[in-house]
Amino acid sequence: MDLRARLHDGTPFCFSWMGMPGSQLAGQLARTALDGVCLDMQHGLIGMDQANPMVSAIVAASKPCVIRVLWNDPGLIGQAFDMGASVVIAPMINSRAQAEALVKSAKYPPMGQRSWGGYAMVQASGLSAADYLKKANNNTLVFAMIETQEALDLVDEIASVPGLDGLFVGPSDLSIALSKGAELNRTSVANIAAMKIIHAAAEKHKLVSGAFAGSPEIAKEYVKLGYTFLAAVTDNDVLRLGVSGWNSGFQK
Ligand code: 3PY
Ligand code: MG
Repeated sequence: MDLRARLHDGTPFCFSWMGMPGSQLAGQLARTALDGVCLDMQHGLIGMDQANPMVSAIVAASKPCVIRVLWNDPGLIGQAFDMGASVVIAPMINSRAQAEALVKSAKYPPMGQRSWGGYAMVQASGLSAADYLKKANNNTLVFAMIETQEALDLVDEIASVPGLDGLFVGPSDLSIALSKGAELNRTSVANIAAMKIIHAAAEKHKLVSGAFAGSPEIAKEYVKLGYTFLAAVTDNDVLRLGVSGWNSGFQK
């Protein structure tokens, strides 16, 4: 699959969001109708040793693996792509300089300074090492998270950074920031207004608009705003809601 073309075709790309370790779980989620699986290595409980077999399980199911890294750090970003992730999302990008650093970590020269090494990514791509190098800057995508007032104020500058592929809204942090700590509401009036501005900046610079939705209902709301790259369900909710309403008749 040409993931870049798929993400620019204008139709929603909905993926699951995992915070729990487990390659069986990752493989199961990769084999659903959803378009991909994201490992959350910022707030999730997935360590590097646990992520590696999860990425393999997702790739084995022929689905793209997305990783939200712990921070905008060259080592973490390189490691995520080297494991075989096709998309990296970096949290809390608050300035043009931070977005430039993100691209530098994610792309090989001449676009950036990603360091070569490992072979899991070559294996996952099904290409030779030489072809992987030729195609990597096109085949791997990097998203900057917009989730603060600062980032919102500078969103046009951030979106204009060459080599950046998309913006990804963190609506929880954004709502906390916009309400000055008063509320956690992914669909607050202020959030929706901010998300319209963020989408417009992405569109202007031909970037993909993404967001953490966390539920199919919220994903549908964001699709109406023009967002197409959406974390639509979480592993936690799949478990929690999967048994909600279940009653064997033996319970009090
Ligand atoms: C946010 O909503 O702030 C995120 O980072 C997504 O979990
Ligand atoms: Mg966040």
